[in-house]
Amino acid sequence: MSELNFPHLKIEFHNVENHESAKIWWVSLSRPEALNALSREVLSSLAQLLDVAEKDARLRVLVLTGDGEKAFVAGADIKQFEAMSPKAAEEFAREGQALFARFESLPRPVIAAVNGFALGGGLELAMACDWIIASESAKFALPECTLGLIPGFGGTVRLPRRIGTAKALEMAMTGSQIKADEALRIGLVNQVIPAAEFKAQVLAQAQLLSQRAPGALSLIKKSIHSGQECSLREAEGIEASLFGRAFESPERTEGVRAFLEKRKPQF
Ligand code: CO8
Repeated sequence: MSELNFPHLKIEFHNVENHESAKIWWVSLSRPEALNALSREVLSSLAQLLDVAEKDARLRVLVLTGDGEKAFVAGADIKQFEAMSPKAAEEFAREGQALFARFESLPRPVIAAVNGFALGGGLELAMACDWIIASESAKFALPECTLGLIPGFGGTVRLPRRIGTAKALEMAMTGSQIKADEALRIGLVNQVIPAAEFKAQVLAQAQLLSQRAPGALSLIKKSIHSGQECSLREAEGIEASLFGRAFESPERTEGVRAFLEKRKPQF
């Protein structure tokens, strides 16, 4: 798997415990000169990464993080805004949104391991992931209003769904940074980990997810995301139909049999 090589991405593959071929992908966005800001080239590399990830049955968990100590991602690349027309900006926003939606619909868990600044497009990328695990040094903001802009990669859409309208309006309209403990308190992140233990603990979390039935995790993602886009009754209908799909899977046979035989399931 060492053949995966995309500009501005550093990719490590970690073996999954008790599983011969399954892998955790640890992907670091790397543009140290710009605090890992999302240039067009970075977005193109992420798209190519997803092209492979979407087809690779060995992938169990994808972790996205920022290279270096200082930033996860400091936003979209502001330097590339200078020469952008309003039409091109709208198209860029649509492209970014479509790309981030692919992380949301990837049939595998995606963890954003936020190890520093997650600003603007960086926070928007993190929110398109299933889990956000923050290091104690993480800082979050939607600072677009300080640039005369608004979030364009899904920030005004996903933030209120995660933390509620009041806090989302506050973050987007002040542009102020919040620290990891505050992000945990308002439900923006799942967990906060001391910097020294960050990678080990994120990997431990990824190992745990890798032991769960991958098909079931994929259906859970689908049920939760689809359910938020429709009425309660419709959402229940989607859940019931996906429950039926889970029931016909070999994973269900193995999971139930393992319980009855008092052993760990092998998915
Ligand atoms: N884009 C481009 N370069 C950046 C960015 C960025 N977002 N952030 C930092 N850099 C560069 C700096 O310009 C600097 O480069 P240089 O040394 O060449 O001047 C280098 O990274 C280091 O940065 P600083 O010297 O500023 O480091 P500090 O520690 O002093 O400050 C901060 C760190 C607070 C993170 C500061 O760099 C900052 O405020 N960055 C900008 C954060 C921001 O506003 N992000 C939001 C961008 S807008 C956005 O994300 C919109 C998304 C939707 C787009 C829709 C499509 C159009």
